[in-house]
Amino acid sequence: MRRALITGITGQDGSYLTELLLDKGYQVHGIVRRTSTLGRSRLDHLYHDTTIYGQRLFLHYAELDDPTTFRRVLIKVAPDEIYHLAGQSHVGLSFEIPESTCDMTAMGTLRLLEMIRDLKPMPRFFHASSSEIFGTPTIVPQDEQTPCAPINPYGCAKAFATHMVGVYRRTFDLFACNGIMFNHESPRRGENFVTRKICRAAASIKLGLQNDLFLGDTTAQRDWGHARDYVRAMWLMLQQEKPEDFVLATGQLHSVQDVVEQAFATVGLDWRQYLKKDSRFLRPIEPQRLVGNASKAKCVLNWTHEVTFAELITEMTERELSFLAKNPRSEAQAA
Ligand code: G4F
Repeated sequence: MRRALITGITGQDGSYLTELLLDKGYQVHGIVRRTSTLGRSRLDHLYHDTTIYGQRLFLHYAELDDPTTFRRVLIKVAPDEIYHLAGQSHVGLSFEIPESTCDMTAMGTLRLLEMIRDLKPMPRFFHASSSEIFGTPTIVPQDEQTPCAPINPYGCAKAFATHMVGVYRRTFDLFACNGIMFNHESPRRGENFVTRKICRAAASIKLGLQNDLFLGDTTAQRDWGHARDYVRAMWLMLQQEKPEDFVLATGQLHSVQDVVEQAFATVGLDWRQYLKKDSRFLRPIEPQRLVGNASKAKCVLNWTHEVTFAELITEMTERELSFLAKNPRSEAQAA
């Protein structure tokens, strides 16, 4: 049975990847921070399944800023594949906490690479890189050759980690890959990301639980896909003969305004009555025209996104609607 280790297993991507790997017959090990609350998390359904948890799914407490405990887990688990998804992933927040963002995302990745270098045999390594490394790109759409030009602390940290993965691949012969992922969403997305915030608000307003939706820049555009499609590509990347970097994207740009219109259309409401601008959600600087060219992933991995933008936003809004209808007083949690 192949063994996989996932950092960030309790997140959106970690939970989908866990399901995928369990389906493929892997034994899955996840790293969780001591502060993580497992109750009501995205892994709840697996955690409470006694045929899975403790049999084929295992969770370990460790922190990337505490290399000794982390190394101990690595030695004990001896994974064949490592999927490194952990890190502070909110761009807006990275302006407020740049040092801890860089420590977790940039230095955390380097520490992990250093630990892997000492393992024999060295496991295959996937790093969740981001379109934020491109910032203000001179090339549209962006591909694996597009130069890094990050414009926020998060993008800088990801650019550092992405380059380090390349350095370790070339220098130490590590099977290490960067998945340069454009925005990917789902009903399991954190509530402080714009798609989930909008879909939840549309459902909540429909049910009379909320009056308005406050947003920052609604003209901002992104290349949005479904997270389930993206974790499939992560696995494919580690099954290739040679390690390479791949852009994972849909190739289609949509604005925040498009998300609003799709979500409110799903619940049959006129968004004009509810949308309010709020400068608290504006960022000091916005990346420009981040849209990916995933031709290499299509050609080499035979990967392409399957879920369209409209299907994604409709699914997210419908899930919020059915969840909130059953749990009207619920706190933020995965729908
Ligand atoms: O949903 P967002 O916060 O995602 P963002 O900044 O694009 O970052 C996400 O995708 C990256 C690429 O994959 C990842 F690397 C990163 O970790 C994260 O997953 O914001 C999307 C856009 C931005 O332009 C933002 O300014 O929506 C705009 N926006 C407008 N009003 C808002 C809001 N964003 C948030 N979160 N909240 C608002 O009220």
